[in-house]
Amino acid sequence: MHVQNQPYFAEPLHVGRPNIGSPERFHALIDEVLHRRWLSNDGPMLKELEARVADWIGVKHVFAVSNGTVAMEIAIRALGLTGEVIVPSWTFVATVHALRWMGLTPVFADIDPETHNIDPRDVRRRITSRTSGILAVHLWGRAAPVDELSAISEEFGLPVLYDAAHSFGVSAGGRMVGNFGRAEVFSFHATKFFNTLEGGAIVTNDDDLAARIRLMRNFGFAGEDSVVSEGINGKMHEVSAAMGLVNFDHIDEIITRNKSNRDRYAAGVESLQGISLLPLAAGEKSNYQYVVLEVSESAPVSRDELLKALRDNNVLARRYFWPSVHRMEPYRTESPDAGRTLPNTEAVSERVVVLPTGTAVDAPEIDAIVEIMAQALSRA
Ligand code: T4K
Repeated sequence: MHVQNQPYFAEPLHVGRPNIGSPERFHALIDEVLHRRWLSNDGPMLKELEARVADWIGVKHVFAVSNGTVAMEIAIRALGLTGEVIVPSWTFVATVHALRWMGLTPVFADIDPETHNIDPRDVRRRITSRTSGILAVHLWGRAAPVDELSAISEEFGLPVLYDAAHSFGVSAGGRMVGNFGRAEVFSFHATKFFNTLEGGAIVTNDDDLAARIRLMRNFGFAGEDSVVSEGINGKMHEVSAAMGLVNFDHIDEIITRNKSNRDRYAAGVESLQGISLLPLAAGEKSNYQYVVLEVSESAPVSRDELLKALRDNNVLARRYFWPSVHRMEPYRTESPDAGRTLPNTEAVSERVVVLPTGTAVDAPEIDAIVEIMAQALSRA
């Protein structure tokens, strides 16, 4: 029973609470790994995971790696990107940091406020003689405008790399994400709907690129004593791969649960003035991983007031991705006026709240979260 003046929830409700398929099965697989004494470096669990991912999204090459950021860094290097790369500022900082870490100059493009994805018209405006590629993000589990970006890619000869960290299991035009651009990278971080504890993958249908990625993930080794390229340690170990296999067995259940959570939130917020859920792409597959709420100017409370009401009740909703990357260091100091040419990014970043979902959140909790928001609105 809720005691007045106490948070509604005694324990915090987090965004990004991990989904864990079956702890018992995971323990059994860890035992297998330990008994086999094969802990990393192309082990059997990793191979099985890569095969399942390839089969699930219908892509030719899958390289499971230690995390999504390293996945991007390897893909950036394997694509040979140099100079400037066009990227949205409305994303998790890792997207942009990966470019910068590889010595490249991120050039921010604005987004479409209806989808939160990169705006291809603005991408065109940002192309210069120094541009070597486009790093687009399928944000929130909604595919970026792949057809328009593909047209730009062909017209200007620029490779497109997709940060698909949010979009494992998502489709665009009926095709699974993982099959667009020259390569795509996934994150399988603990907070993603499908996790390998930490982890990620680079996927591509390009054989030559795949050969370079394979080498680069493992220090450039082509054989026991033969190093034929530069490389890094990007390998996923067997315990992470085991977690992936366990979660794969439950992936449909997790998506179904995410969908029913989202549907419940959608029905609940329908009557709340000025508050809505970011729409999904009609007719496409989604993982329903993020419940993205937008608080418009017509709402009786501001985004931050709503967030405070939630947090006062132990609902640890997030302002992802506030502040936008161009307002974070080192980008802010380097280009203090970048926001002037990113009006949609600036506006969207002021109105978003991401709500808890996943298998750790149930229907009565969602009803209570909606009620907390309704009360915050009615008090205003
Ligand atoms: N591109 C995009 C578009 C991304 O969103 C990400 C990662 C990447 C690239 C890079 O992929 P990775 O290199 O990470 O594989 C979290 C995640 O650490 C990050 O992976 C994710 N995006 C981002 C959206 O969220 P933070 O800084 O918000 O993490 P933190 O520690 O605040 O945790 C988030 C929430 O999850 C908290 O409420 C606590 C909860 N949580 C977290 C963990 C790790 C749990 O309940 N249990 C846990 O085990 O970045």
